[in-house]
Amino acid sequence: MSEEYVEGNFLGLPENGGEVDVAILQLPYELTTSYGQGTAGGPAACIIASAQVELFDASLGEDLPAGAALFTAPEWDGEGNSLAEQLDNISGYLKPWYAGDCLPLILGGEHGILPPLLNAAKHHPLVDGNMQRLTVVQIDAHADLREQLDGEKYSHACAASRSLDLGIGQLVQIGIRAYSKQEANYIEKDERVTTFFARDTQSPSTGESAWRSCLDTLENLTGPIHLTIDIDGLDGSLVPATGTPVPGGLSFWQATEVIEAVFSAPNSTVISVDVNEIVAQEDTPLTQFTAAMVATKAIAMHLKARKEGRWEAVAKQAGRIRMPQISDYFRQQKSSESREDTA
Ligand SMILES: [Mn+2]
Repeated sequence: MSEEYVEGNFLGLPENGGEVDVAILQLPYELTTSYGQGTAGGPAACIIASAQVELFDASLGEDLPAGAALFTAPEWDGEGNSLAEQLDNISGYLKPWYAGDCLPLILGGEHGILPPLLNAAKHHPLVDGNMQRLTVVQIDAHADLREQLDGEKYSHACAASRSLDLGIGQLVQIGIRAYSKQEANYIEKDERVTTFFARDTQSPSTGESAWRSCLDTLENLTGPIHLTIDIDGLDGSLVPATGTPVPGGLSFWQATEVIEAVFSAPNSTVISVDVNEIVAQEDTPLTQFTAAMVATKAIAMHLKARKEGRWEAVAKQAGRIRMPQISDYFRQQKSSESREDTA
């Protein structure tokens, strides 16, 4: 732990008040979690648990922050009178951090944050409005490819299908082991989707080669990447408090290897990461601590990419005071849907 521990900051690290290399953004958003409760308190619990994470990362070879400026931003305020307004406010909260001068590391909140997050990522200079360029790498127990859940298109269970609707070029799913027949058909049919099922990668007899092929796919990605980590992709024993813990998931070291693979892929750039479905566990802080470890690993690998000249700021430093930027994408979507309904 750092000598100068600052409460409320990720890893307890002090800030320099100026430029930002990594922004830790908190989205305590909970609307559609179907089973568990408590994702709204997840980000804050993760920040408290991060105080216990070792600052030394062996593959970076240094203690964090390794000369970089980490900034823990104030939580998203949760405002919005309707779901569409809330989703737009999430986009607006995130968008200023997608100027291309830092890594946004987002702590959620339920997986429904993904579509508004990608709507903000659209403005990153490497995406430049062309979502086709963007690959989403998803660690998750669930395929999240439902068309709707209980009538809601923006449910967490539809996060991946809404992302494909936004026009992303590719979706790579890892750890998937809970999905419907319709989702299985979707995976088979849509050429943009590559799924590594947990049944294959975790198989005691043939898992090793399936895992190797997963890492090869990640290392061969090109262009900008957003990494979305639903912590329920990890085995349920590591994250028992998350909304829907599922047995048979990734080990901590597999999650680590995925993070290492995407950040070291020679022809791609990770532009942002989210760690979502974090819930504060009360008997032991295991769930939020696991999330903090995973988030820390992503930060360390980003800093390693900078150190090795594989990441360059594509925009001038904008500093730490960045105001939310109004967006009305989701309100427009909702109003065109209601027009369709009445047509
Ligand atoms: Mn999930």
